Amino acid sequence: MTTPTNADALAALWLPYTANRQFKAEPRVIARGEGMYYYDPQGRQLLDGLAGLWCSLAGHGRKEISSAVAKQIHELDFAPTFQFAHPTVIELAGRIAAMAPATLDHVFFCNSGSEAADTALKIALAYWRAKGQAQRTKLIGRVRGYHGTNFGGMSVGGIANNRKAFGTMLPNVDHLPTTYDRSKQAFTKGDPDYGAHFADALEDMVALHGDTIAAVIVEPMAGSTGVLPPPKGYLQRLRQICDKHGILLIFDEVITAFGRMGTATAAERYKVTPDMITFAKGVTNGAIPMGGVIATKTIYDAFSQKDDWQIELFHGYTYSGHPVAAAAALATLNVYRDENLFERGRQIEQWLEEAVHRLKGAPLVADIRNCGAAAAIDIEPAPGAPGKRGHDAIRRAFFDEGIVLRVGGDTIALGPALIAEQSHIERLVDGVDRVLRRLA
Ligand code: PXG
Repeated sequence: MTTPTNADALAALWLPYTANRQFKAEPRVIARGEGMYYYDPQGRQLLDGLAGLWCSLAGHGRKEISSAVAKQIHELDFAPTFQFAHPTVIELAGRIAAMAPATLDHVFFCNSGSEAADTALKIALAYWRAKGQAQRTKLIGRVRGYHGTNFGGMSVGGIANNRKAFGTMLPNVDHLPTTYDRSKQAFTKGDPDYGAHFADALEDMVALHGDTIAAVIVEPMAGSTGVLPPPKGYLQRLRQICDKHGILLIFDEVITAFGRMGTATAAERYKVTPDMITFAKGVTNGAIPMGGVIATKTIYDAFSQKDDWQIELFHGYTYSGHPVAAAAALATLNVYRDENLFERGRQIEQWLEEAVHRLKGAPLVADIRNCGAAAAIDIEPAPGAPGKRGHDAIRRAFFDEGIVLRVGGDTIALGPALIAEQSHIERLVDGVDRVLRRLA
Protein backbone atom coordinates (compact mmCIF):
# COMPACT_ATOMS: atom_id res chain seq x y z
CA MET A 1 0.00 0.00 0.00
CA THR A 2 1.19 3.49 -0.78
CA THR A 3 1.45 5.74 2.24
CA PRO A 4 0.40 9.38 1.84
CA THR A 5 3.99 10.58 1.89
CA ASN A 6 5.26 8.07 -0.67
CA ALA A 7 7.36 10.18 -3.03
CA ASP A 8 5.71 9.08 -6.28
CA ALA A 9 2.19 9.38 -4.98
CA LEU A 10 2.96 12.76 -3.50
CA ALA A 11 4.46 13.88 -6.80
CA ALA A 12 1.19 12.96 -8.52
CA LEU A 13 -0.87 15.19 -6.28
CA TRP A 14 -1.66 18.74 -7.42
CA LEU A 15 -2.99 20.68 -4.46
CA PRO A 16 -5.37 23.65 -4.77
CA TYR A 17 -4.25 27.12 -3.71
CA THR A 18 -0.93 25.69 -2.57
CA ALA A 19 2.77 26.26 -3.14
CA ASN A 20 3.10 22.66 -4.36
CA ARG A 21 6.88 22.63 -4.80
CA GLN A 22 7.59 23.74 -1.25
CA PHE A 23 4.84 21.47 0.10
CA LYS A 24 6.39 18.40 -1.47
CA ALA A 25 9.75 19.23 0.02
CA GLU A 26 8.18 19.44 3.48
CA PRO A 27 4.69 17.87 3.47
CA ARG A 28 2.13 18.85 6.07
CA VAL A 29 -0.05 15.76 6.24
CA ILE A 30 -3.20 15.49 8.33
CA ALA A 31 -4.35 11.93 8.90
CA ARG A 32 -7.05 12.05 11.57
CA GLY A 33 -9.37 14.51 13.26
CA GLU A 34 -11.19 14.56 16.57
CA GLY A 35 -12.84 17.52 18.28
CA MET A 36 -10.58 20.58 18.12
CA TYR A 37 -7.58 18.55 16.95
CA TYR A 38 -6.02 17.02 13.90
CA TYR A 39 -3.31 14.35 14.06
CA ASP A 40 -0.49 13.78 11.61
CA PRO A 41 0.33 10.22 10.42
CA GLN A 42 2.76 9.81 13.35
CA GLY A 43 0.01 10.78 15.80
CA ARG A 44 1.31 14.27 16.61
CA GLN A 45 -1.55 16.47 17.83
CA LEU A 46 -2.35 19.67 15.90
CA LEU A 47 -4.79 22.33 17.06
CA ASP A 48 -7.16 23.26 14.24
CA GLY A 49 -7.36 27.06 14.00
CA LEU A 50 -9.95 27.31 11.23
CA ALA A 51 -12.42 24.44 11.74
CA GLY A 52 -11.02 22.78 8.61
CA LEU A 53 -11.59 25.56 6.08
CA TRP A 54 -14.32 27.29 8.12
CA CYS A 55 -16.55 24.21 7.76
CA SER A 56 -16.29 21.81 10.71
CA LEU A 57 -18.18 23.98 13.18
CA ALA A 58 -19.00 21.11 15.54
CA GLY A 59 -15.41 19.88 15.52
CA HIS A 60 -14.01 16.79 13.82
CA GLY A 61 -14.98 13.15 14.04
CA ARG A 62 -18.62 13.65 15.00
CA LYS A 63 -20.11 10.18 15.35
CA GLU A 64 -23.66 11.56 15.01
CA ILE A 65 -22.79 12.62 11.48
CA SER A 66 -20.74 9.61 10.39
CA SER A 67 -23.40 7.17 11.58
CA ALA A 68 -26.16 9.12 9.77
CA VAL A 69 -24.01 8.99 6.63
CA ALA A 70 -23.46 5.22 6.99
CA LYS A 71 -27.18 4.58 7.54
CA GLN A 72 -28.19 6.70 4.53
CA ILE A 73 -25.67 5.18 2.15
CA HIS A 74 -26.95 1.71 3.03
CA GLU A 75 -30.54 2.73 2.54
CA LEU A 76 -30.30 4.96 -0.52
CA ASP A 77 -26.90 5.63 -2.02
CA PHE A 78 -28.13 7.91 -4.75
CA ALA A 79 -31.38 9.04 -6.28
CA PRO A 80 -31.88 11.79 -8.82
CA THR A 81 -33.45 15.09 -7.86
CA PHE A 82 -34.20 15.87 -11.52
CA GLN A 83 -37.94 15.10 -11.59
CA PHE A 84 -37.68 13.00 -8.37
CA ALA A 85 -36.99 13.54 -4.70
CA HIS A 86 -36.16 11.49 -1.61
CA PRO A 87 -37.29 11.86 2.00
CA THR A 88 -33.97 13.16 3.33
CA VAL A 89 -33.67 16.10 0.93
CA ILE A 90 -37.31 17.03 1.52
CA GLU A 91 -36.80 17.10 5.27
CA LEU A 92 -33.58 19.09 4.88
CA ALA A 93 -35.19 21.76 2.68
CA GLY A 94 -37.76 22.31 5.42
CA ARG A 95 -35.09 22.53 8.12
CA ILE A 96 -32.98 25.05 6.20
CA ALA A 97 -35.96 27.19 5.23
CA ALA A 98 -37.01 27.25 8.90
CA MET A 99 -33.55 28.42 9.92
CA ALA A 100 -33.38 31.29 7.41
CA PRO A 101 -35.11 34.66 7.75
CA ALA A 102 -38.89 34.19 7.35
CA THR A 103 -39.19 35.44 3.78
CA LEU A 104 -36.45 33.12 2.50
CA ASP A 105 -38.30 29.86 2.16
CA HIS A 106 -37.17 27.93 -0.92
CA VAL A 107 -33.95 25.92 -1.03
CA PHE A 108 -32.02 24.88 -4.15
CA PHE A 109 -29.20 22.41 -3.51
CA CYS A 110 -25.77 22.08 -5.08
CA ASN A 111 -22.38 20.77 -3.92
CA SER A 112 -20.13 23.65 -2.94
CA GLY A 113 -19.93 27.34 -2.23
CA SER A 114 -18.71 28.01 -5.77
CA GLU A 115 -21.73 26.25 -7.23
CA ALA A 116 -23.97 28.09 -4.79
CA ALA A 117 -22.64 31.47 -5.95
CA ASP A 118 -23.04 30.62 -9.63
CA THR A 119 -26.51 29.22 -8.95
CA ALA A 120 -27.61 32.41 -7.18
CA LEU A 121 -26.25 34.59 -10.01
CA LYS A 122 -28.05 32.48 -12.61
CA ILE A 123 -31.30 32.60 -10.62
CA ALA A 124 -30.99 36.40 -10.48
CA LEU A 125 -30.54 36.69 -14.25
CA ALA A 126 -33.36 34.26 -15.02
CA TYR A 127 -35.62 35.96 -12.46
CA TRP A 128 -35.44 39.30 -14.26
CA ARG A 129 -36.05 37.69 -17.62
CA ALA A 130 -39.08 35.90 -16.18
CA LYS A 131 -40.31 39.24 -14.81
CA GLY A 132 -40.06 40.87 -18.25
CA GLN A 133 -37.00 42.94 -17.31
CA ALA A 134 -34.44 41.13 -19.45
CA GLN A 135 -32.31 44.29 -19.57
CA ARG A 136 -31.22 43.56 -15.99
CA THR A 137 -28.08 41.57 -16.75
CA LYS A 138 -25.43 43.37 -14.75
CA LEU A 139 -23.96 41.64 -11.70
CA ILE A 140 -22.21 43.63 -8.99
CA GLY A 141 -19.61 42.16 -6.66
CA ARG A 142 -17.11 43.90 -4.42
CA VAL A 143 -13.38 44.47 -4.33
CA ARG A 144 -11.82 41.80 -2.05
CA GLY A 145 -14.99 39.69 -2.30
CA TYR A 146 -14.75 35.89 -2.65
CA HIS A 147 -17.50 33.81 -4.19
CA GLY A 148 -15.59 30.71 -5.15
CA THR A 149 -13.68 29.80 -8.25
CA ASN A 150 -16.23 29.06 -10.97
CA PHE A 151 -16.62 31.60 -13.76
CA GLY A 152 -19.56 33.47 -12.23
CA GLY A 153 -18.16 33.67 -8.73
CA MET A 154 -14.69 34.47 -10.02
CA SER A 155 -16.07 37.31 -12.15
CA VAL A 156 -17.94 39.01 -9.31
CA GLY A 157 -15.09 38.16 -6.95
CA GLY A 158 -12.59 40.87 -6.18
CA ILE A 159 -9.38 39.17 -5.07
CA ALA A 160 -6.87 40.04 -7.80
CA ASN A 161 -4.78 36.86 -7.58
CA ASN A 162 -7.86 34.71 -8.16
CA ARG A 163 -8.62 36.50 -11.42
CA LYS A 164 -5.44 37.57 -13.09
CA ALA A 165 -4.43 34.28 -14.74
CA PHE A 166 -7.80 33.48 -16.23
CA GLY A 167 -8.48 36.02 -18.94
CA THR A 168 -12.10 35.79 -19.91
CA MET A 169 -14.64 36.68 -17.28
CA LEU A 170 -18.37 37.22 -17.38
CA PRO A 171 -19.17 40.46 -19.17
CA ASN A 172 -21.45 42.98 -17.47
CA VAL A 173 -19.83 42.83 -14.07
CA ASP A 174 -18.82 45.71 -11.85
CA HIS A 175 -17.43 45.93 -8.31
CA LEU A 176 -18.27 48.02 -5.28
CA PRO A 177 -15.24 49.31 -3.38
CA THR A 178 -13.94 47.30 -0.46
CA THR A 179 -15.25 48.26 2.97
CA TYR A 180 -11.71 48.28 4.37
CA ASP A 181 -9.66 51.43 4.98
CA ARG A 182 -6.81 50.71 7.35
CA SER A 183 -6.09 54.38 7.95
CA LYS A 184 -9.54 54.75 9.55
CA GLN A 185 -10.23 51.27 10.92
CA ALA A 186 -6.95 49.75 12.15
CA PHE A 187 -7.21 47.65 15.33
CA THR A 188 -10.98 48.10 15.64
CA LYS A 189 -12.66 45.57 17.92
CA GLY A 190 -15.70 44.22 16.08
CA ASP A 191 -17.46 46.16 13.34
CA PRO A 192 -15.82 49.48 12.44
CA ASP A 193 -17.71 52.76 12.89
CA TYR A 194 -16.23 54.06 9.67
CA GLY A 195 -17.32 52.90 6.25
CA ALA A 196 -21.13 52.66 5.86
CA HIS A 197 -20.76 55.17 3.02
CA PHE A 198 -18.89 52.60 0.91
CA ALA A 199 -22.37 51.25 0.07
CA ASP A 200 -23.21 54.54 -1.66
CA ALA A 201 -21.03 53.52 -4.58
CA LEU A 202 -24.04 51.45 -5.62
CA GLU A 203 -25.97 54.68 -6.21
CA ASP A 204 -23.20 55.83 -8.54
CA MET A 205 -23.45 52.54 -10.42
CA VAL A 206 -27.20 52.94 -10.80
CA ALA A 207 -26.58 56.44 -12.16
CA LEU A 208 -24.15 54.92 -14.65
CA HIS A 209 -25.95 51.71 -15.57
CA GLY A 210 -29.60 52.65 -15.03
CA ASP A 211 -32.01 49.76 -14.67
CA THR A 212 -29.61 47.14 -16.00
CA ILE A 213 -28.36 45.86 -12.64
CA ALA A 214 -29.73 42.40 -11.81
CA ALA A 215 -28.11 41.73 -8.46
CA VAL A 216 -25.47 42.65 -5.93
CA ILE A 217 -23.58 39.85 -4.20
CA VAL A 218 -21.55 40.41 -1.03
CA GLU A 219 -20.28 38.44 1.92
CA PRO A 220 -21.83 40.05 5.02
CA MET A 221 -18.43 39.49 6.65
CA ALA A 222 -15.73 38.98 4.02
CA GLY A 223 -13.90 35.84 5.16
CA SER A 224 -11.40 34.68 2.56
CA THR A 225 -9.78 38.05 2.06
CA GLY A 226 -8.96 38.14 5.77
CA VAL A 227 -12.04 38.78 7.94
CA LEU A 228 -13.39 42.20 7.00
CA PRO A 229 -16.33 42.96 9.28
CA PRO A 230 -19.09 45.09 7.78
CA PRO A 231 -18.86 48.72 8.87
CA LYS A 232 -21.77 49.66 11.14
CA GLY A 233 -24.83 50.43 9.01
CA TYR A 234 -23.22 49.29 5.74
CA LEU A 235 -25.41 46.26 5.09
CA GLN A 236 -28.54 48.20 6.00
CA ARG A 237 -27.57 50.93 3.55
CA LEU A 238 -26.88 48.40 0.80
CA ARG A 239 -30.33 46.91 1.37
CA GLN A 240 -31.98 50.35 1.17
CA ILE A 241 -30.29 51.22 -2.11
CA CYS A 242 -31.18 47.82 -3.60
CA ASP A 243 -34.80 48.32 -2.57
CA LYS A 244 -34.91 51.82 -3.98
CA HIS A 245 -33.76 50.61 -7.40
CA GLY A 246 -35.33 47.15 -7.48
CA ILE A 247 -31.99 45.32 -7.34
CA LEU A 248 -31.71 41.81 -5.87
CA LEU A 249 -29.37 41.49 -2.88
CA ILE A 250 -27.51 38.21 -2.41
CA PHE A 251 -25.66 37.44 0.81
CA ASP A 252 -22.94 34.88 0.29
CA GLU A 253 -23.08 33.15 3.66
CA VAL A 254 -20.81 30.21 2.84
CA ILE A 255 -18.67 31.16 5.86
CA THR A 256 -21.12 33.18 7.97
CA ALA A 257 -24.09 30.79 8.14
CA PHE A 258 -24.56 28.12 10.83
CA GLY A 259 -23.27 29.93 13.88
CA ARG A 260 -20.02 31.60 12.83
CA MET A 261 -21.75 34.93 13.54
CA GLY A 262 -23.45 33.71 16.73
CA THR A 263 -26.72 33.31 14.83
CA ALA A 264 -28.08 30.97 12.17
CA THR A 265 -27.19 33.52 9.50
CA ALA A 266 -25.44 36.88 9.28
CA ALA A 267 -28.75 38.19 7.92
CA GLU A 268 -30.24 37.40 11.34
CA ARG A 269 -27.37 39.00 13.25
CA TYR A 270 -27.47 42.22 11.26
CA LYS A 271 -31.26 42.22 10.81
CA VAL A 272 -30.86 42.74 7.09
CA THR A 273 -32.80 40.36 4.88
CA PRO A 274 -31.37 39.67 1.43
CA ASP A 275 -33.32 38.14 -1.47
CA MET A 276 -31.05 35.11 -1.59
CA ILE A 277 -28.57 33.47 0.77
CA THR A 278 -25.89 31.06 -0.42
CA PHE A 279 -24.57 28.44 1.98
CA ALA A 280 -22.13 25.46 1.96
CA LYS A 281 -19.33 24.37 4.34
CA GLY A 282 -21.01 24.25 7.78
CA VAL A 283 -24.23 22.73 6.44
CA THR A 284 -22.64 19.27 6.72
CA ASN A 285 -19.93 20.18 9.23
CA GLY A 286 -17.64 19.72 6.23
CA ALA A 287 -18.16 15.95 6.30
CA ILE A 288 -19.73 15.64 2.84
CA PRO A 289 -19.73 18.33 0.13
CA MET A 290 -22.96 20.28 -0.08
CA GLY A 291 -24.06 23.83 -0.87
CA GLY A 292 -27.23 25.63 -1.77
CA VAL A 293 -29.23 28.80 -2.29
CA ILE A 294 -32.14 29.95 -0.17
CA ALA A 295 -34.51 32.26 -2.06
CA THR A 296 -37.68 34.17 -1.36
CA LYS A 297 -41.13 33.02 -2.42
CA THR A 298 -41.24 36.08 -4.71
CA ILE A 299 -38.24 34.77 -6.62
CA TYR A 300 -39.49 31.18 -6.67
CA ASP A 301 -42.95 32.21 -7.84
CA ALA A 302 -41.57 34.31 -10.68
CA PHE A 303 -40.48 31.07 -12.37
CA SER A 304 -43.98 29.63 -12.39
CA GLN A 305 -44.94 28.39 -15.87
CA LYS A 306 -48.25 28.42 -17.69
CA ASP A 307 -48.52 24.62 -17.68
CA ASP A 308 -47.66 22.56 -14.65
CA TRP A 309 -45.59 20.05 -16.67
CA GLN A 310 -43.15 22.76 -17.75
CA ILE A 311 -39.71 22.99 -16.16
CA GLU A 312 -39.21 26.30 -14.33
CA LEU A 313 -35.43 26.53 -14.01
CA PHE A 314 -33.02 24.87 -16.41
CA HIS A 315 -30.25 24.51 -13.89
CA GLY A 316 -28.98 21.88 -11.47
CA TYR A 317 -26.29 19.31 -10.79
CA THR A 318 -26.35 15.50 -10.79
CA TYR A 319 -25.62 15.64 -7.08
CA SER A 320 -28.01 18.47 -6.14
CA GLY A 321 -29.47 17.32 -2.84
CA HIS A 322 -27.43 14.08 -2.76
CA PRO A 323 -29.01 11.75 -0.19
CA VAL A 324 -25.76 11.10 1.70
CA ALA A 325 -24.94 14.80 1.88
CA ALA A 326 -28.50 15.57 2.93
CA ALA A 327 -28.28 12.97 5.70
CA ALA A 328 -25.00 14.47 6.87
CA ALA A 329 -26.66 17.90 6.88
CA LEU A 330 -29.66 16.77 8.92
CA ALA A 331 -27.40 15.11 11.49
CA THR A 332 -25.23 18.25 11.56
CA LEU A 333 -28.18 20.58 12.13
CA ASN A 334 -29.25 18.33 15.01
CA VAL A 335 -25.82 18.62 16.62
CA TYR A 336 -25.83 22.42 16.20
CA ARG A 337 -29.29 22.57 17.80
CA ASP A 338 -28.65 20.09 20.62
CA GLU A 339 -25.36 21.75 21.62
CA ASN A 340 -26.61 25.33 21.13
CA LEU A 341 -23.62 25.97 18.91
CA PHE A 342 -25.00 29.10 17.23
CA GLU A 343 -25.25 30.83 20.62
CA ARG A 344 -21.89 29.43 21.55
CA GLY A 345 -20.47 31.38 18.61
CA ARG A 346 -21.12 34.53 20.68
CA GLN A 347 -19.06 33.24 23.59
CA ILE A 348 -16.22 32.37 21.26
CA GLU A 349 -16.47 35.82 19.70
CA GLN A 350 -15.79 37.37 23.14
CA TRP A 351 -12.88 35.07 23.96
CA LEU A 352 -11.36 35.55 20.54
CA GLU A 353 -11.73 39.34 20.61
CA GLU A 354 -10.04 39.51 24.01
CA ALA A 355 -7.20 37.19 23.03
CA VAL A 356 -6.42 38.33 19.52
CA HIS A 357 -6.14 42.04 20.26
CA ARG A 358 -3.38 41.25 22.72
CA LEU A 359 -1.20 40.66 19.66
CA LYS A 360 -1.20 44.41 18.96
CA GLY A 361 2.42 45.45 19.28
CA ALA A 362 3.79 41.98 18.45
CA PRO A 363 6.41 42.06 15.68
CA LEU A 364 5.14 42.79 12.15
CA VAL A 365 1.48 43.16 13.15
CA ALA A 366 -0.14 45.77 10.87
CA ASP A 367 -3.79 45.30 11.83
CA ILE A 368 -6.07 43.01 13.83
CA ARG A 369 -9.78 42.52 13.10
CA ASN A 370 -12.52 40.38 14.58
CA CYS A 371 -16.16 39.67 13.79
CA GLY A 372 -18.29 36.81 15.04
CA ALA A 373 -16.19 33.77 15.88
CA ALA A 374 -13.53 34.93 13.42
CA ALA A 375 -10.45 37.11 13.54
CA ALA A 376 -7.52 38.09 11.34
CA ILE A 377 -4.03 39.43 11.84
CA ASP A 378 -2.34 41.32 8.99
CA ILE A 379 1.42 40.80 8.89
CA GLU A 380 3.67 43.42 7.28
CA PRO A 381 4.73 41.85 3.98
CA ALA A 382 8.43 41.12 3.51
CA PRO A 383 9.97 43.73 1.21
CA GLY A 384 9.64 42.54 -2.38
CA ALA A 385 8.12 39.19 -1.36
CA PRO A 386 4.43 39.59 -0.51
CA GLY A 387 2.99 36.32 0.80
CA LYS A 388 6.33 34.91 1.95
CA ARG A 389 5.89 35.69 5.64
CA GLY A 390 2.35 34.33 5.49
CA HIS A 391 3.65 31.11 3.99
CA ASP A 392 6.40 30.87 6.60
CA ALA A 393 3.75 31.36 9.30
CA ILE A 394 1.86 28.26 8.12
CA ARG A 395 5.06 26.20 8.26
CA ARG A 396 6.25 27.51 11.63
CA ALA A 397 2.78 27.06 13.15
CA PHE A 398 2.51 23.49 11.89
CA PHE A 399 6.01 22.25 12.69
CA ASP A 400 6.93 24.33 15.77
CA GLU A 401 3.61 25.02 17.45
CA GLY A 402 1.40 22.10 16.46
CA ILE A 403 -1.19 24.46 15.02
CA VAL A 404 -2.98 24.29 11.68
CA LEU A 405 -3.13 27.92 10.69
CA ARG A 406 -4.90 29.43 7.70
CA VAL A 407 -3.13 32.21 5.89
CA GLY A 408 -4.15 34.15 2.80
CA GLY A 409 -1.31 36.28 1.48
CA ASP A 410 0.19 37.83 4.61
CA THR A 411 -3.00 37.64 6.66
CA ILE A 412 -3.56 35.00 9.33
CA ALA A 413 -7.22 34.03 9.80
CA LEU A 414 -8.59 32.39 12.94
CA GLY A 415 -11.97 30.72 12.98
CA PRO A 416 -12.03 27.85 15.45
CA ALA A 417 -14.83 25.33 15.68
CA LEU A 418 -17.75 26.47 17.82
CA ILE A 419 -16.98 23.75 20.38
CA ALA A 420 -13.72 25.56 21.28
CA GLU A 421 -12.96 26.25 24.94
CA GLN A 422 -11.21 29.42 26.04
CA SER A 423 -8.04 27.39 26.59
CA HIS A 424 -7.98 26.39 22.88
CA ILE A 425 -8.25 30.03 21.86
CA GLU A 426 -5.52 31.07 24.27
CA ARG A 427 -3.24 28.35 22.92
CA LEU A 428 -4.01 29.37 19.35
CA VAL A 429 -3.25 33.04 19.94
CA ASP A 430 -0.14 32.30 22.04
CA GLY A 431 1.08 30.06 19.22
CA VAL A 432 0.50 32.84 16.68
CA ASP A 433 2.41 35.22 18.95
CA ARG A 434 5.43 32.92 19.04
CA VAL A 435 5.24 32.38 15.27
CA LEU A 436 5.23 36.15 14.71
CA ARG A 437 8.28 36.56 16.92
CA ARG A 438 10.11 33.95 14.86
CA LEU A 439 9.18 35.61 11.55
CA ALA A 440 10.59 38.93 12.61
N1 PXG B 1 -18.27 31.91 -1.09
C1 PXG B 1 -17.61 32.24 0.03
C2 PXG B 1 -18.05 33.42 0.82
C3 PXG B 1 -16.55 31.44 0.47
O1 PXG B 1 -15.90 31.79 1.60
C4 PXG B 1 -16.88 30.04 -1.46
C5 PXG B 1 -17.93 30.85 -1.83
C6 PXG B 1 -16.53 28.86 -2.32
O2 PXG B 1 -16.84 27.68 -1.68
P1 PXG B 1 -16.23 26.28 -2.22
O3 PXG B 1 -16.99 25.27 -1.42
O4 PXG B 1 -16.53 26.20 -3.67
O5 PXG B 1 -14.76 26.33 -1.94
C7 PXG B 1 -16.18 30.32 -0.28
C8 PXG B 1 -15.02 29.44 0.11
C9 PXG B 1 -10.05 30.81 3.41
C10 PXG B 1 -10.86 29.93 2.52
O6 PXG B 1 -8.89 30.61 3.56
C11 PXG B 1 -12.16 30.28 2.24
C12 PXG B 1 -12.92 29.52 1.36
C13 PXG B 1 -12.38 28.38 0.77
C14 PXG B 1 -11.07 28.02 1.08
C15 PXG B 1 -10.29 28.80 1.95
O7 PXG B 1 -10.60 31.74 4.01
N2 PXG B 1 -14.19 29.95 1.10
